[in-house]
Amino acid sequence: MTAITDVVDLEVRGKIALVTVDNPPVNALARGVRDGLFEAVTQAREDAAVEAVVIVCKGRTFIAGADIREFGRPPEGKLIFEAQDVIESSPKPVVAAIHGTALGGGLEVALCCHYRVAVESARFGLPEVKLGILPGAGGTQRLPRVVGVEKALSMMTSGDPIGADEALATGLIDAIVSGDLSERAVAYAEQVVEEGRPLEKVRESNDELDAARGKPEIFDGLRKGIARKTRGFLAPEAIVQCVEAAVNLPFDEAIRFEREQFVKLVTSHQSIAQRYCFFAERQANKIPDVPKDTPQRPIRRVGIIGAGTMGGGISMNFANAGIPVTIVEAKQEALDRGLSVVRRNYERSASRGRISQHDLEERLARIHGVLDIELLADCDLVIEAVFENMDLKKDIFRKLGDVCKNGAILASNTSALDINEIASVSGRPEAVIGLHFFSPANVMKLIEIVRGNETGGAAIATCMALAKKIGKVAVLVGVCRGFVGNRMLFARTVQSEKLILQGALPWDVDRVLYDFGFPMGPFAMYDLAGLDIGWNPKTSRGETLRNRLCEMGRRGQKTGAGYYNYDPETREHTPEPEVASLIRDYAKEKGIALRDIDDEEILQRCLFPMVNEAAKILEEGIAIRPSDIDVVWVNGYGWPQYRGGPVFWADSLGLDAIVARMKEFQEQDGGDRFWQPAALLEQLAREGKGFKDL
Ligand code: T1G
Repeated sequence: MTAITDVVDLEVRGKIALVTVDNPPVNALARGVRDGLFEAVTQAREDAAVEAVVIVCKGRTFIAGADIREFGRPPEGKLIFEAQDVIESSPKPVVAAIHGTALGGGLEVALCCHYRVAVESARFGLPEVKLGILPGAGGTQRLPRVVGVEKALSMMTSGDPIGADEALATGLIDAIVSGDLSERAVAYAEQVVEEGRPLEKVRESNDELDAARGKPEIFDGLRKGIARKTRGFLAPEAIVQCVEAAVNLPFDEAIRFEREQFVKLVTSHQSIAQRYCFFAERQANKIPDVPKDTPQRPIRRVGIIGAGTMGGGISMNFANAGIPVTIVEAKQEALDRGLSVVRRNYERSASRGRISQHDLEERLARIHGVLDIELLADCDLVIEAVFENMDLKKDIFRKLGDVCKNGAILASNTSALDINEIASVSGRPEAVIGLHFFSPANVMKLIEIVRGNETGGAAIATCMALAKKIGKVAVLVGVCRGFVGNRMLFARTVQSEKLILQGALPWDVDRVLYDFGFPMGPFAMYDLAGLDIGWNPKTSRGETLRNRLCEMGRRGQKTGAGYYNYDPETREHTPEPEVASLIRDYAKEKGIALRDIDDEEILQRCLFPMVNEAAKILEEGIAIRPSDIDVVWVNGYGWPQYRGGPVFWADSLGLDAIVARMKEFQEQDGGDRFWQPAALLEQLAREGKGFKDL
């Protein structure tokens, strides 16, 4: 065994050279790996005793891509292309031996090998689009040549990986092997040599491209299909253009086009923001006072109290991850209703081909409904998901404190109430924690994990790890009204509702936030949630705008009208002049002078209060670090990922400019304390710093 670099070894086993990459944690293509691959394969090519080469990785995975930390820095050592060229042009077969995740540059290196073998659990993908870039080492040119244009387009524009079975079926790999991967790959390479099999260079195979030539509908269809999901992102369209180039241009010309597009994207503000989000999500997993080795509780059975929309959605996450769930309801019909909604959700996923009928049955079989809370005694985690009433929640936690076994974690899905008060009646506050899921809970990625004053490290560590296991992004937050997300949303709501009384119209505000990149503006969101939440028809006397809308029967989408009118078929929403005059009349009654408000001011008045609230949240220690706030907003509130999050965005504008503008608004609004900048914001602005400097 020869060390070629500090992270690449070369060993000759019989007539096969084994090149081993060992660059923890994910064998990213850092300089040592690039140099090592180039040098090791070169040596193997020149070694007369060697007839074939195997590239394998140590640790948890095959190469998971370029080293993202190196982006934006001047390249050092060998470029990935040089390593790829020495592999692809080798006169001796090169076999990639894959386990874990062959992603990005890792898959692009494997696509330069002449053969690829993998273990059953391996996954394959080009996720660069999630970083605001594209596969810049030939992925847009080689992947379509192997799996076909349509499959390649969907893999690269979604960024989602495929499994080994599908990779074998599409020809991305040549064999699935079991047992010791290195041994099996060496045996495979020996077989290739013995059978004198050809050196399959992907760049030379054009059948799949020929099949797509002269069919622009493939690309138009895909563009249409991804338009809504990728609105505002630059990378997806660039990927489509690269694949069009693959179909219509010679390889060398098309790969030059790919590199030009890559360079444009990797230096773009969007990619910088998306790469920030990548590392911010990983940072959020780190809890300074809860070390990585904090013992975690095994979660083998979960109990859920309440089979409503949230309870049902939450239960699906655990059933999807193979964890049996017991749902408790007070009445049989409520239980039946809840379980039938869960079944319908699964049936919809199955009908869209997202899960198989077998998966559906398996997951439903893991969800068990009961009417007796005592039957949760053996659960490792119990999540209460009943409506927001403190007395009811305290009742439940008192019972859980008595019923549940020692060591069980008791969680509340409350979106605003005081976890400390709930914990105070449980008799075991160290085991009480908030698990704030977002609706629909089986879809939304974010969980705000709320630590109370006495929540123990074991409960926190267990829930952070469990969130990852059920495919969620978790952020640990402290106790305050609305935690991080809702607290900042409330600040935006106050201003958005003031804006329409000062002269903007609901559809102006929504258009500005929609164009900024939110999936929906606040007023369309209020209509979706229902304007009659907390409204009492018996006592309502037109006190507020919402009361007046509700009294008119305009209670939101469910009544086909709210701030907007809704097409009963398409759910398309259109502005309603009657609502505009209702707002004008209401403002007049309140003596509020109307004025012209431009889009920039609308955006600032909606988002600057969120930034200010973020500063207060950090002052109070409700969030551990600024980037956690961005992870909350990007994964739970539709903040466009290509803008990084409210804190990242504020830093890009400059906190001094934000503070100055807030003071202008304060003056404009007659000294309204609402616009008083947080002390932390003022301090950072004064010092010419940003949240990133904290
Ligand atoms: N570069 C640098 N660090 C990385 C990294 C990468 N590509 N991938 C992971 N890490 C770090 C991560 O920050 C964390 O660090 C630790 O590894 C474990 O990660 C030319 C240009 C592989 C599926 O986009 O999707 O190739 O927090 O917590 O849940 O076309 O990491 O411990 O200090 O996520 O087991 C394309 C990104 C790059 C894959 C493992 N590749 N990584 O998940 O662990 S662009 C990607 C992942 C590219 C080419 C282009 C996941 C994973 P720390 P983790 P995990």
